[in-house]
Amino acid sequence: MTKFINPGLAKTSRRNVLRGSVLAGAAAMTGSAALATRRAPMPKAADAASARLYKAAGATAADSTAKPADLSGYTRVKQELVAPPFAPEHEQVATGGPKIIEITMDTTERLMVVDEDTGAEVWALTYNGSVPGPLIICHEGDMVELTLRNPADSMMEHNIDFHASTGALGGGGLTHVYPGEEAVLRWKATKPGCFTYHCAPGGAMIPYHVAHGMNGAVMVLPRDGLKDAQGNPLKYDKIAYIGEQDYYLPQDETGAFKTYESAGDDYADSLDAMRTLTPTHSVFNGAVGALTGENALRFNVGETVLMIHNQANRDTRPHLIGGHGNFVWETSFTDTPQTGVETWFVRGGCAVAAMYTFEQPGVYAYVNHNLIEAALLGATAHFIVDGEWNNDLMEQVVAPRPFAT
Ligand SMILES: [Cu+2]
Repeated sequence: MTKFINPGLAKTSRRNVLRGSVLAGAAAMTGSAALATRRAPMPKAADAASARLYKAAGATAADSTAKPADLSGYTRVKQELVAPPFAPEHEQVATGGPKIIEITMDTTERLMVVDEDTGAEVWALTYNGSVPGPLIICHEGDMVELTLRNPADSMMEHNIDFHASTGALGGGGLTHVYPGEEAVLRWKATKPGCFTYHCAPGGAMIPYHVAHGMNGAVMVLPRDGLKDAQGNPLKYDKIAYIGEQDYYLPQDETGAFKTYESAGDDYADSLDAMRTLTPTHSVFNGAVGALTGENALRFNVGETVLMIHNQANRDTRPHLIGGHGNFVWETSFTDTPQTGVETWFVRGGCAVAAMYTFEQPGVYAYVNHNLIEAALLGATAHFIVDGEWNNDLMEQVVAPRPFAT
């Protein structure tokens, strides 16, 4: 596998070091020093290893005899992406013909606090500055046209693999952008459902980037919207877009979390931490408490929420304490949704949608129901729901009191 992805591991050039694919092999020799050089000179052309990868990954796209895409009948629209847990403006049922949805994402590297209480922080690798990256929404039959920009002051190469797309490593083979570069990728949404996207520069840099926050979700809606098993339309009032992020943050001999000067400096230490397969944190939307307390999501009784849960790297199992997944789509939106689900499953490398209509007011905890991860590693969100209590559904018949002996 490694040999296939990185056919030129032995050859180290500036571009190779920057792009990271060589680092699976080079880490032992160079450690993080390979990444510590700021603003390396821009390479002029892909090296042989890159060329082979591109050839393997994007053979059809690179083939000059391939027919141009047929864009007739499409309307171009721009989608303004927004930071999680929110969703971009969109139609649940598509009107008009298919669209080419233009989006832009910047591969921003930024220092983020993971846990204020312990001082844990990470040089997050992000799409548009957030963990997870923004939610993208389109309909089946639409095309997504992404401009991926890597800011000039970045330390690393980035790209994007859309699980919703077809070909060229999900677009990963066609979107390698170095600091100061941009690329444009267009792909057709042929499979309705929720899907992960993530950075995949090559070799060990793939999990390194994903475990530093570089992932997000695309929702491809059926053109006529979501349906139950009988074909009745299902509508939602709000979306809660939650990305679960496993971090493997290096600690010193006292257990304190290490700090680093710039993105990439933690590379060698991170690889050691990742090899334990034991995350130091598993958090929602980038940090402990990102969706609790003042940051809790707010709803009203009677409102229907579509919870979109993304986990690009690791299995998880969301559960809404005090509620349910009335309809859950672990797979395609064209599959019959599961109903009345207590805890649903998100395979590592997946995004899953679950729909619920609130029936009681109060605070709901939305957790990874590995409760160790929820309570000790951070995987908890709060939904605060306003409305009138329904005693038919639940009533405290007797408040706690000493019992007669
Ligand atoms: Cu990346």
